[in-house]
Amino acid sequence: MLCKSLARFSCRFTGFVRKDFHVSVNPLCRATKENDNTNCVSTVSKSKPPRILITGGLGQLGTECAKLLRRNYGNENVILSDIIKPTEENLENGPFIFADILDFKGLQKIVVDCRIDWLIHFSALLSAVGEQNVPLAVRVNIEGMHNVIELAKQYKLRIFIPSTIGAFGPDSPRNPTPNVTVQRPRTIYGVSKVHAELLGEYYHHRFGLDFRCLRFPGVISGDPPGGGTTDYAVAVFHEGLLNKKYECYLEPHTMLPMIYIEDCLSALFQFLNTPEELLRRRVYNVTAMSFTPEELFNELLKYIPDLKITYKPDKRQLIAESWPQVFDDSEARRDWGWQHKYDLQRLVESMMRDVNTNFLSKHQLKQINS
Ligand code: AKB
Repeated sequence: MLCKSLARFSCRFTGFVRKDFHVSVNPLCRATKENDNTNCVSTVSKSKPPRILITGGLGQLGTECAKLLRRNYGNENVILSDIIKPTEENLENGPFIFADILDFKGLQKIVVDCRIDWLIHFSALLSAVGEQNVPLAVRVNIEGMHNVIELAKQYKLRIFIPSTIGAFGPDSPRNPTPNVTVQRPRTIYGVSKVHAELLGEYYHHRFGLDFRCLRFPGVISGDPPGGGTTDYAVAVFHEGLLNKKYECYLEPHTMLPMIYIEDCLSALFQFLNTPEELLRRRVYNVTAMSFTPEELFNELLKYIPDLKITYKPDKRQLIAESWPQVFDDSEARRDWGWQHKYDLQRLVESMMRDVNTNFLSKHQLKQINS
């Protein structure tokens, strides 16, 4: 299947019937409180779709992001890449390619051969796992980012690099945390993200690079995240449904900003399609809600009444306590019409459905087979 898929994938895109449209933000749609952002991203123009490379594509955001972009730009125009071996499922909807972000020449070859226009750079070690291997985090999060930003400059790519609530630290105002304020994070993850924000802004002003960056809160998705401080809010669905118990590594009252993956990706999509002239900044806070572990578990108890929660705080508690509690994303709402759809109730309802259908049934099937 892998060989078949790679063989099917031609970087020259010969024989591909390209959808001749491009979804973009309506430039007339200045954000107001009343605006419905679904109207803002519906202008259809007759231009060719961008060809997009996603690095770190097999992490929490990559495959879902690829699905969204492929629906809008055509399957063959969105190339997932990673150094991890893909599953059959990863290869189902479009091209996958090996790409090591530490190999500059290799990246150059992909951009040239595949005629890439946009780069979405997801490769990164998250907050908790970064603290366990700082040299590796420096290589991946800082050296890797140097490579992709230089690449984007050389080939005039639009580049999106996500940042995070982790780009703030104990000196930052935590409730609310505005777009521009003191940062000074205390994790290598946060330090690398502030570095990416500043370097991207610098490359934009110095070289005209089309750098775009959203600071995401904890992202809740059916796919498991890898090594973050906000992971509890995903893990509890998996373990809760499977074992009816969960041991939480954060204190019950630790409030953090969060977003459901569907909102996260629609923010990304909308932001990527916002015309330059509407962007007053290159880096924006986005969020949907803030909650504590206790608030999330209480909502979950409505679906799993026999769920048993215990608390055993570890080092991640310190990280969480240095991060924003409430994220102020009013500038994104004002400049390009950002609006979230999912609050805590809708998020839990949707996660229950997703984890039940996509993970629990597969897990049960595996157990029966073994
Ligand atoms: C983490 O917890 O490290 C990430 C993040 C908030 O950036 N989920």
